Amino acid sequence: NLSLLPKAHNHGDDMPFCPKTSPLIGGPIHVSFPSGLTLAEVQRKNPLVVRGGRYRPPDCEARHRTAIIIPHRHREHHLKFLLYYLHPFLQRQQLHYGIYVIHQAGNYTFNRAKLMNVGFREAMKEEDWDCLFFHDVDLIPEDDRNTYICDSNPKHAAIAMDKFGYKLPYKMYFGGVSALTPLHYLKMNGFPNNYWGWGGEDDDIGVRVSLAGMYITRPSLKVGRYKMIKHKLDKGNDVNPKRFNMLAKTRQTWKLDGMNTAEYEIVSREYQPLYTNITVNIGTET
Ligand code: UD2
Ligand code: MN
Repeated sequence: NLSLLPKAHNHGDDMPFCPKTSPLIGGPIHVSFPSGLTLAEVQRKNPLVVRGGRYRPPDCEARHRTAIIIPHRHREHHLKFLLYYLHPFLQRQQLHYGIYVIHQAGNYTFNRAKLMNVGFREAMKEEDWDCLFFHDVDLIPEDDRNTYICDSNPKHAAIAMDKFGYKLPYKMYFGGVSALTPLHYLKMNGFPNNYWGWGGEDDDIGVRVSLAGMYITRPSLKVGRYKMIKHKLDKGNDVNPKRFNMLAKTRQTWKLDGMNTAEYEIVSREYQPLYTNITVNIGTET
């Protein structure tokens, strides 16, 4: 029953569209990590965000509907900082948006790309999103002009990260934060389901873009800046030794493995004040 789904507050029919460029957008954002920050405080600072982490601009009709998909396990500390920066950032861009945290159940090896497939399907069941941002939990955007809307081709947004000296590490790099329309996503059969552990899946996704006849767009180095919250490799996310062999076969596998074969069981769906949490059992490597 869709009538029970959370919706950002309803608008009348007479709302004007928001301006093409939001007047609320500034430039660089100073990012720091205040100690003692709580989710309650983030909530207090974002009174217009409604249950499930949804928002619509209060006095104009948004031109874009963006879902943020965050793969997650045991990174609550990072999630808190991301929400602290992301909510005001998206509101300044006058977007209609929703934040989805896709939480991998259990302790089996992490699978970032498969969680994205879950996020895509589950988010699209709820609202007619026109753009999806696939977003690492530990990356904080550092410039307001990095607009969270889609391009005519898949967009790689995290082009300049502090950990890579604010440069693109290599031309085909597609990790961190990327933005696709539902059409882009389905055209490339989503993301691979069988990259368990750290690494390779982002390159596979980048290759899928071109195999599906699309290309990668990017914001400028000045705008696509991100700070990554420092961390070590997580327990349960060991480096995937098979990644190079798998990557060499993407051309043969992309149509056989992806959105069309993503199998999983939803454990729970919780509409938290600042995000929708979807806990999912994605199984194990076969
Ligand atoms: C890089 C890429 C990332 C991905 C990864 C390889 C950057 C900034 N990002 O990240 O997009 O391609 O390499 O897999 O270069 N996560 C959890 N819990 C875990 C493990 C991972 O929540 O136990 C999530 C979380 O959203 C995290 C993301 O997966 O940001 C990527 O994992 P990472 O941050 O450990 O890997 P990193 O920084 O090398
Ligand atoms: Mn990271």
